[in-house]
Amino acid sequence: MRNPTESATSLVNAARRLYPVTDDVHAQLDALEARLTEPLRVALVGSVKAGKSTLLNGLIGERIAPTDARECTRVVTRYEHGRVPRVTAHLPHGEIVSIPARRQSDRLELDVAGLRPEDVRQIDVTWPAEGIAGITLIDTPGTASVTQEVSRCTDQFLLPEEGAAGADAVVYLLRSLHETDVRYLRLLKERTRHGNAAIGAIAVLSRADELGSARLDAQVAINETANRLRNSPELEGICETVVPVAGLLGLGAITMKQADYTTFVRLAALPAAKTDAVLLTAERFITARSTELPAERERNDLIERFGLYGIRLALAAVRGGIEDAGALSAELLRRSGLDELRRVIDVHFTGRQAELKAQSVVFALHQLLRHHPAEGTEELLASADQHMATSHTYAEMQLIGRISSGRLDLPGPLTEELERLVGGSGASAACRLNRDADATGPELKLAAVDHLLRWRELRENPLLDRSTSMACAIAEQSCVRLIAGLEENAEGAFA
Ligand SMILES: Nc1nc2c(ncn2[C@@H]2O[C@H](COP(=O)(O)OP(=O)(O)O)[C@@H](O)[C@H]2O)c(=O)[nH]1
Ligand SMILES: [Mg+2]
Repeated sequence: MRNPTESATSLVNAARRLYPVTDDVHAQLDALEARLTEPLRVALVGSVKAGKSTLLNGLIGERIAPTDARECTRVVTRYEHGRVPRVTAHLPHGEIVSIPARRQSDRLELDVAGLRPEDVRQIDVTWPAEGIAGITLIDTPGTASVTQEVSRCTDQFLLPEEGAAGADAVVYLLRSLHETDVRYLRLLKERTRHGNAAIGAIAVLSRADELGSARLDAQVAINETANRLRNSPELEGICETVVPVAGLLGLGAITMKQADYTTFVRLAALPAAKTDAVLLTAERFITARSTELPAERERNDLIERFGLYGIRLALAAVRGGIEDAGALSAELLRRSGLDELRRVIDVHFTGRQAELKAQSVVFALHQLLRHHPAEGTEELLASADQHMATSHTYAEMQLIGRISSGRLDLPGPLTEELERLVGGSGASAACRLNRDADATGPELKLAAVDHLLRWRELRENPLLDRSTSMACAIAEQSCVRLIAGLEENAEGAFA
């Protein structure tokens, strides 16, 4: 069993041998190979106003992506890590132009004057933010857009007729389960699927703070909705898991300043009956006439940055004894679900990035071979198919999603073991087998065999329901692959 990067590289090399050296195809093949060593590309997708740009800023940790329907929110924009800030626009005929970028207070303003959004194919932003070190995030204009033109940008980017898909994995934002969301996720899965493999896809229940009417106990409603989505038959098989996130609150928490904390303390010192009354709606909070409240502009700013729910949570936290800005920021961040989303992205995407990138490359290679038939392309297409069909990670990721929604009928300790074994705590062999990072190959192999026997025995229990028995089969397969990988490493050591 070869690792996915090596296997994709050898397919690209085999393709090189099919075309004369002067053929244009070689430039495309070079680009495909290069992609295997570039950072993983994750796109944020969903309908307009789903909260994509706000969430992207939350993940980056700064307000860089423009939010609301301003002009450049209509163009696919890629945010990648780099020491020197730089913004470039890709024009339709392959031309690339630099765009001046200015920092305005705490946000980035792109000066796209002179360029019409319909003339820009893509914008690339290089920015020195920690949140994108090692992962490239892509903001998209919206799937079920009011204008067909705008959704077409996203479609062409993610599901191009030719060339590599723009992203290796997708975070799909939805606010409730809408038919258009299901249709899009299904399309994504069908178009990119070969064998068992597909683009990585997790769903975010976005703007979660708006679900429970911004009441302090909203978390209950949020969790209920997220669980309902995780268990919904419509999403089965088309996304790996569902995470509720209040992106605005998360971003507000990360960018919170001492002055915000002081304002919250001032508000919290007022009688609760009074703040409850003005905090009934955002409108009322902003327009209430009272000398005890901060200036109207300041209140408007708080609503824009934390939302009604965020302000209520902050007041409750301060009244409950939180004593400094750092602690308040941490509490709001926890409540936002943003950290949990980061963890899920780590496990589902970053942890298996080699595989996801290889899948993108092999998928693009598939299209390229079909568009440029030559002697030998048929055989190579068959090997590419075989490569994709051997992918087991997607099954593992779906299982992790099922475990987190409590859909397996296994005792707690076994569920924990299963989650770890299929990569839920990290992709390394030691992590999967719950051994120290410095465990030796033979130790790991013994542990893997031990696990294999246990999960095989469990699967053979005739009383198991179908879904649990399938879970055991996936665990078994994970053990088989672990053992094969460990044996291959051992051979490598003697080679
Ligand atoms: N209450 C609340 N509002 C949000 C949240 N995320 C985004 N918004 C607001 O929803 C609007 C659209 O957000 P934006 O990020 O531009 O959505 P996009 O079109 O999907 O990129 C903006 O006014 C945001 O302030 C959230 O988590 N909670
Ligand atoms: Mg946007």
